[in-house]
Amino acid sequence: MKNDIQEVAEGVELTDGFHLLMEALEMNGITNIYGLLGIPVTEIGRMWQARGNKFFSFRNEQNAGYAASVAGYLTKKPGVCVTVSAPGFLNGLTALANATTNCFPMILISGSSEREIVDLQQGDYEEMDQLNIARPHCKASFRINRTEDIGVAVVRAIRTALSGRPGGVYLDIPARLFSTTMSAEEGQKSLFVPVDPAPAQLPAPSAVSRAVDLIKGAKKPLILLGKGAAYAQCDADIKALIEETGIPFTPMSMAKGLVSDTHPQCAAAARSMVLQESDVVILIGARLNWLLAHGKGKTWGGAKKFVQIDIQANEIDSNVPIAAPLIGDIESCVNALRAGLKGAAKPTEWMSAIAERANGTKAKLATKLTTATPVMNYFNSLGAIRDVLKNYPDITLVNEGANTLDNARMVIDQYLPRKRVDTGTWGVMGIGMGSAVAAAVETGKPVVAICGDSAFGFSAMEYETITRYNLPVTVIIMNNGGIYRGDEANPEHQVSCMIFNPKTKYDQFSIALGGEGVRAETPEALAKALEASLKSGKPTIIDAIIDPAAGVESGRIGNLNIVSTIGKKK
Ligand code: OXT
Ligand code: ADP
Ligand code: MG
Repeated sequence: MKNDIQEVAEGVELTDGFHLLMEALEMNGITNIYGLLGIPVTEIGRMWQARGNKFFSFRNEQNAGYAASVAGYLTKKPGVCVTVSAPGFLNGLTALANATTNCFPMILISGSSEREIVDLQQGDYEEMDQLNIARPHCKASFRINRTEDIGVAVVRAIRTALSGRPGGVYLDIPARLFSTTMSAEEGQKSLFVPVDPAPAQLPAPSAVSRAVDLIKGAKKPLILLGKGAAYAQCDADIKALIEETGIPFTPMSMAKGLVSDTHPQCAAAARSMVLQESDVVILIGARLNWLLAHGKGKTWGGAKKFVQIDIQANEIDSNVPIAAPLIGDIESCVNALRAGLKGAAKPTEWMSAIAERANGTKAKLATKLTTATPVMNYFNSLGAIRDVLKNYPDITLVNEGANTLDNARMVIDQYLPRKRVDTGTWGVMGIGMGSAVAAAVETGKPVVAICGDSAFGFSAMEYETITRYNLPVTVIIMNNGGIYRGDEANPEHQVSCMIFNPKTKYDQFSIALGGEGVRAETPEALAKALEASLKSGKPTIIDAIIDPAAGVESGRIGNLNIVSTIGKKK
């Protein structure tokens, strides 16, 4: 173990792994850590706080990890999550994998047990080969074995998380390293800040001309904004591209608000029409994955050509041929397109046809939003929420569930960039409370989380984290008593696998955990409770009582649901 412990002359000032790790993170601008402590990382939390930084301590590492990943998405700096070994690490790994899938920069740091015992499988405390288990689930998995390598490891983790397509990085730290000492002066010298960790990547001029020619020749062009475009933080450039060219745009879920949903060129309310009828689609930071029906089939109608802006070269042609790939960072690519498209004719006829369709859809929806029902449904409840939130454009909206997710995405307008966090690429339930914590912490502004009752259950105990840190978070639980619906009949002598205890009172749950709680049975009561909660800034749960029969199986993705037709009672 000679290489673990540096020999230092007597009287020389010492530092150790704990201190070097903290100094490396601080030097690189990290101020908030999300995590859950215990052997061997407990000291990290205490020391981090004692140094004047913030440590947000969770009840389950998965939620801490989701918080870190959302912090990364919102700030364009890697979010950091710290966990204990084996089980804590595995809980955090779900979030690291989700971060990587969603292209959010995140660093998961876990303590691990001693190599010599793990490698011989001799049964150490929480023994697990974490380094290798993490590897397929993130961009890179590194272990630090020597204190003098902490600086370089942190920098490699940051550069890996941020550069190219952002994603997750795992840093494995064997327990003993934390207390291993070395000369403080040498240690200090080993720390540094990376130069330009997410460098601009300019698109090739020939690729720009190809894309410009294609767009100029289009009769019905469409810009499709993805969460990569929101992440890129070049909001003004994207808005300028849209306004200068007059091309209609439609946002993917988390790109809502990058350019306001109320912008006259927003085609979201004519989504199916523009996907089908457009002839050239300019994808900006959006993958042609399942959320876009892989770029083919009924959703996309007839022949279509794609321009795709992405930093990841092998994303191109992943599903359908891309006529004009633009490989580079979004800011550079968008500005190159702006220059090339200066003075090009605007597709005014196409835009007015879209506006006409969108206005029709909006009018139909408006009726649904104001139609009273004996028990609230998704539309009149969300309509009430929407009217309140119009006056709070800078809150972050966190949204999870199935019907709750799909209807809220449709009904609630977003006005500003990066103000919507949801279940993302995997459609994962459980991001709710972790995301709410991160959004409140990183933006310093109030958060409203609209969660299905099933979705909320995945991270419910973090509501105590929210009350403990006294964060301005309002959680609206769309309580329909089940997954998708709450009216499924129980099989004989059993409880249905899709429903919850109808006696559940989420408002009382909030009060039990030190927050405010309100039960809302009408749209008026819901609006009043939300307004009061936003004014008070106090953690609140609003238990919104929704008709158990109001939802549909799997929300708007029922087409993906697999059912057996064999042996079903007629
Ligand atoms: O143009 P058309 O006519 O098509 O109309 C579109 C727009 O034009 C229109 N629109 C508008 N109209 C008027 N005005 C305005 N402003 C406007 N804007 C738009 O609206 C429609 C729809 O527009 P949208 O949404 O843009 O388009 P569309 O076609 O729906 O988009 C397609 C998609 C695929 C992009 C979109 O649907 C999408 O993003 N979907 C994401 C779906 C998703 O990820 N769902 C979550 C997973 S479901 C399931 O797996 C669940 N589980 C299993 C599970 C999971 N997920 N995770 C884990 C860890 N374990 C298990 C579980 C357990 S969901 C779930 C819990 C569910 O129960 P809950 O109690 O939580 O929730 P409830 O269902 O509420 O009970
Ligand atoms: P959505 O789910 O909203 O459709 P995706 O997560 O599928 O969005 O796509 C995001 C895409 O954005 C990824 O392919 C990623 O490589 C890309 N991306 C992220 N940041 C940048 C950036 N700064 N420049 C270029 N591409 C980026
Ligand atoms: Mg439900």
